[in-house]
Amino acid sequence: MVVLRKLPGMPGWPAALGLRLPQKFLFLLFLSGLLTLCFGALFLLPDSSRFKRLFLPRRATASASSSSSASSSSASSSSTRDTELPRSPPAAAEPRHASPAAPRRLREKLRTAARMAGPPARTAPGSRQQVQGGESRAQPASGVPPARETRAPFRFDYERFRRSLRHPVRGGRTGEDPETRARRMKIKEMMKFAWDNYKQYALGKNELRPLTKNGHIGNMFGGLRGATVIDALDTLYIMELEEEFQEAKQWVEKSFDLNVNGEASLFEVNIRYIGGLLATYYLTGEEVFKSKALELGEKLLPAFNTPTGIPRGVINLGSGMSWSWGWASAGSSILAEFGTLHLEFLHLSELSGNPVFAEKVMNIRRVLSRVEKPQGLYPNFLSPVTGSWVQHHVSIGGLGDSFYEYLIKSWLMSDKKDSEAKKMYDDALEAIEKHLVKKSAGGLTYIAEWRGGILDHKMGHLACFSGGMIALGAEHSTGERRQRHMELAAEITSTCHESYARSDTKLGPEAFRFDAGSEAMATRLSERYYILRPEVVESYMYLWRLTHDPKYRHWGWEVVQALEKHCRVEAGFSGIRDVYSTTPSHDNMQQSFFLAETLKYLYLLFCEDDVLSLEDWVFNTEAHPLPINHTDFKAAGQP
Ligand code: DMJ
Repeated sequence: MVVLRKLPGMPGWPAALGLRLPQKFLFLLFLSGLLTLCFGALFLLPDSSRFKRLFLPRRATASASSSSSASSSSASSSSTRDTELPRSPPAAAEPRHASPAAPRRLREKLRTAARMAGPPARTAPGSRQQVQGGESRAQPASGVPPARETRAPFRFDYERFRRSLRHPVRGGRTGEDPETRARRMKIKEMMKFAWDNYKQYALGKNELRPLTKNGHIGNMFGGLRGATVIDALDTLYIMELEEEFQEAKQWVEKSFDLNVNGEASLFEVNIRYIGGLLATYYLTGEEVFKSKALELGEKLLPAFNTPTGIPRGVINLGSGMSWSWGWASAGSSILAEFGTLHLEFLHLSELSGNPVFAEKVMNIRRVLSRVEKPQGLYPNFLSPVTGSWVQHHVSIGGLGDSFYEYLIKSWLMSDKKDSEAKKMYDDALEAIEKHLVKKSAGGLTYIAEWRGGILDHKMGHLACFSGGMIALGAEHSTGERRQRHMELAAEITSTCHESYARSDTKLGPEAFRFDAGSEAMATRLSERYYILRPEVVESYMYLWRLTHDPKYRHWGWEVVQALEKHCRVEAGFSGIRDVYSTTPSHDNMQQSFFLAETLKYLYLLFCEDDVLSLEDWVFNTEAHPLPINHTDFKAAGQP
């Protein structure tokens, strides 16, 4: 510091400067200002600064530094691009969400959970380890492991979980009539047929092409294979197709490779792969399913490295780079995609003892609960950069659907403790009832879409899941609301049934309209197809379980017959291009969700209520059962 240097021939400092009193005063003022600046600067240094650790409490520093290392490692990762997926510019170089994501109370809970959990799974004491794609974990640089790493590794208590279930997972097998049993056996046979053909012609590919008898890979899963295996596992198990379940399990053990380097839909990988693996672990206790789910879950984390923590839709599973879908307005993220992670991510935290997964989805919840909603509605496109809506299209069908589903199911899965989710669901449903629920001239109740205040009188097949969802919510409501919602659920399910009943094949179109004299029918050629989707039978299953009105079984059986007649081909089941033609042309695709959902829901429709009881399980949006928290999840992060 130049002002302190000793001048030649002068006595020592401070008198040495030979200043007069006012000058001395000014000098001291300057000096104290300088010192204040230097001290303050310590707090502006990067998170990893040693100085900062001297002044901040220990816990806060650890959290800040883990955040910063995640950011830098993600930014330096490289990408190998698959040219088929449309995208917006890569996000890896963006600044990471600056402050710890979750609100203070949640952060405290998560820290407590982390302390209870001990070291994260698979982190060897004293070693350096980076989670794929940039999230960093405890990395003792000194070689002296911190106290928490010396504890025993976290282990999920599977036996305790099984004891907490109120019903045997495959039911107690009592009180069924022969016709119901025969119908259930028929559906089991359909599952076996779908699986056997997939196994014979497409094992290891994502889907079966039943006409050409080969496999399809596609570009939705980032190089992951075996979507049909993973989606089918829990259905095979529940249907007691033991040999087939072992075949599927063996493929997972020997051939399911997670070291892939392609671009995947975060949403699809989560609902199909993570959901399927988690469900199968909970059903069977086989470690392989848990460890694959956790490994894959970690690969998804870099998608959350955005300024708001709202993940982008596409992620390269190798490099961790992420993008928004090219077709999504202005680089936005899709409500039904980032809003459909909550159930699975809480379970990833529960099974690993690592709160990071719960933190990510609780942050999404926080952003969504704070953002202003036009008329109380949630538009489908949100910017992951600013956290505000990009355009005002609202739909309970595609782009919005499972966000609403996960609100009510989050509350149920938390054993009704997550009251924030319940309130968000109730408020959203109230706005939907007020602005979107309509009755057609012919008396059919439907849920329209909303485009900046203008209604589009159309329902997608996807929107037909809402009958089941609203019934499930109603079941846990009281008084007038319970009755109103149960009626609404029944009316919507009935409208969706009409969309099937009014077609020549008795299968429903991709979308149907209520305008220009049309009621519950597709009016455009491009909306006439049926790709083995589950949403209508999903609602039948819930309505059956919650009302026991025999018409739902009757309607479900109509679907079984129609599938057999129009979709069953020599080597599997295929979608059809036109539900209004009795000589339908097949699309040559056996979707994996046909095995995960359509056949599972049909089977459950003809089971006793204690098979995958709604008292023990919630189904993720791909029909993979996840357990309700009767045992107080440690890392669930509920406020
Ligand atoms: C499934 O993958 C899931 O149900 C998803 O939520 C919506 N679409 C398909 C089936 O139609």
